[in-house]
Amino acid sequence: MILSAVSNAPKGPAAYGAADGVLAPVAPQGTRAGDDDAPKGPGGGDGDDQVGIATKTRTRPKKPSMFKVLMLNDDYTPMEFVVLVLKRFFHMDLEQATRVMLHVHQKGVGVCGIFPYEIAETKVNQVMDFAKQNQHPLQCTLEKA
Ligand code: TYC
Repeated sequence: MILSAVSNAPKGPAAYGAADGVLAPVAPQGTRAGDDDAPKGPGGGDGDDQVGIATKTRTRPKKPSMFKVLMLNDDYTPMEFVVLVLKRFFHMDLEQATRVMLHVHQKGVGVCGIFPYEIAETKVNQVMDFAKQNQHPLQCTLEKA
């Protein structure tokens, strides 16, 4: 699935999955910790009948999901401009950039690189902004790797 850079791209940490790194506290059945509105047991006390709160913390942080940055072909953006983009934002040399540009030109789509979500999103925005500034219709999107 291709996620549009403009409208459908996953936003922020949700892309990593919920509760990344730390698992949410598990409340004992029926009674939430520190819940003053919870019904009181016999005697009305707010006392020692609390069951402990189980928490689990990861020792190793989860590695972030990776996203492909895809470049799309169009009929108007000059080949030289695409090569410049690949050199400037993806640190390719002339030969590599030319190869990727020709691949996109011939096949319609190509991978510029694979990055953690926030870096991939930044690259897409940089490419789209740069293309717009130069009045080219070049499109760049994200796809989960
Ligand atoms: N198809 C374009 C042309 O013929 C070149 C091009 C290549 C445009 C790659 C976009 O992502 C692209 N001028």
